Amino acid sequence: MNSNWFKDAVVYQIYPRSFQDSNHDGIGDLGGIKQRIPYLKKLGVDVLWLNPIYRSPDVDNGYDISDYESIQADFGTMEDFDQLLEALHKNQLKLMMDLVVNHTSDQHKWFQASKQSRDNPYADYYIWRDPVDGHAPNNWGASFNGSAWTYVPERGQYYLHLFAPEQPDLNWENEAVRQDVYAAMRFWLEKGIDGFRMDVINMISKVPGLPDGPQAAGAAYGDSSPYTTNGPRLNEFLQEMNREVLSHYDIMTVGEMPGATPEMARQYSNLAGTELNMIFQFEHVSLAGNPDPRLGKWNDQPVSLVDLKASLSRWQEGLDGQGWNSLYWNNHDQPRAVSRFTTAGPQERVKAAQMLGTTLHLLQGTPYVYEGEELGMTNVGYTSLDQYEDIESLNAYHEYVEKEQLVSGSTMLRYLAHMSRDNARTPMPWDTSLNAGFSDVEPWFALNPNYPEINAASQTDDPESVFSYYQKLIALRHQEPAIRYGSYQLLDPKDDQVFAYLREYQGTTLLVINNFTATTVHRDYDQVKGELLLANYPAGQLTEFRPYESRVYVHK
Ligand code: TEU
Ligand code: CA
Repeated sequence: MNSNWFKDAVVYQIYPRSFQDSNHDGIGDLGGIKQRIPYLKKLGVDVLWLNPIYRSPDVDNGYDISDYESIQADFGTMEDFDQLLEALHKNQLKLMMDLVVNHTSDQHKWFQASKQSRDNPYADYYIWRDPVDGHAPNNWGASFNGSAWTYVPERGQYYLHLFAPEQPDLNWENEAVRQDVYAAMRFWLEKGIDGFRMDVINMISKVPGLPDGPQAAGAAYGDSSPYTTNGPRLNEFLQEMNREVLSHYDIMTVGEMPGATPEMARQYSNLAGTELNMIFQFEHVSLAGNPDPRLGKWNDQPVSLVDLKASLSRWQEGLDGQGWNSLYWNNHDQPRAVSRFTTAGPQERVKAAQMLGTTLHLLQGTPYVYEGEELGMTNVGYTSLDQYEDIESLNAYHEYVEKEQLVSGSTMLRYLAHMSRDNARTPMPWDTSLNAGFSDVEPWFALNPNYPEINAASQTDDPESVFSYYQKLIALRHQEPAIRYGSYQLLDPKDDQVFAYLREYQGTTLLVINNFTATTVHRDYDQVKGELLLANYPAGQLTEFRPYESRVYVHK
């Protein structure tokens, strides 16, 4: 049974290792999350999504799981987990776990057995292929650089890993794999969790034959994505997972789906509930790529507002009445939104963060707030390679600067500073005490040095703060059905300064106006009637919009 509570919820994403340390080891943990429940209740969110907390060698910070039915020791014990879940439920908070089943860690017992021989019970749990002319079976590159194939002498074969070599892809064509995954899901659902975020779940069906992918001139490897995303059996697998597991629980599901289109998402998030509730799509966070296709996401370009408006509108219109959107600017894989979608300096940062929050939270879909986004956190401003810890950042530098020599070190450092996932993984700034109150010992990863200016303690009681504004956005969503269920209409698609749109629901009209620039602009919205519902400035001139000004008018 699946009710539609996911349509009324606001989700808060916690990166556990960076949220709150409670046992003096510099690493965030489950006890720390429990300590911060009052903060989360004050913000007003409904659901917590925790990045993976299962046992892992941490090659990819937990996205390489070695035991699905365990808790990573750094985060605590299973008892700590049970106590956290109980405390959350007692406080009317729901818990969504991160399900990573496109791949496991190479330390998982399944892979340790699978690699031994071609005839053990786990031999076909992964994707093994014979060498071709003594080389890898095809030209695919891995997301974290290098080949997507690694040779294992014991088997005389290569195995596929779309990410790190320590993240072998599971073979979903094998029914036994799917049944073991469903068993692991039931382990957590029987404990009472309230849903799953599913890591790169649209990669679990690969095109048979694993054909060579398109290879940019001069690129070391081909692109696997045409053959490894949105594959031929994906809907079948999702429907089987739904029939066998998901539909037996009152839960919320969101599938991370790089490369999915609105048309595909109408099926993935269909209202009949036969697959998932919603997906994370990547269109709006992939708008500014590098002119050199070999460098993919790495760039330091601003995002065009006209492109951003067109992209978000495609998804609002594409799913209205036929599916359901997730809404996000940030997560643990994306740089901080204020630094990525605006050019706001320290003086305009608060307004810019409030404007971005308005733009996103007044759309149709389930909003996700990533830890620190509600404080208006910014990128760090990294300047040297030794400041980075993320495998994706470090591998990209070594591959593109040193190995393939596609770009200079200084240019790549600029790209990393703008786009790296490390920007999102600095410890949560709670206050101005030692280590921002995150830990009383040296944190596992350096804090953003601007924590004296940007921290929770300085905002939770300040009515003008980003935190207080996010409180209002979240409260409004709970109060106003037009925000949750209303239709969407973009105004002035070509306007490259203001993102304005309408929402309509049962006679209520919302007019949402967001000035994306650091300048004052003049606009005359003749639709403006009814009262001001929300604004990030005191009342001003009706047709004058100050830097990063947002206004929401309601007409019933
Ligand atoms: O991310 C999938 C994914 O597509 C990312 O690699 C994304 O493309 C990239 O980070 C953009 O910068 C998921 C997890 O969210 C990510 O943290 C993991 O590293 C990855 O899968 C492998 O599990
Ligand atoms: Ca700790």
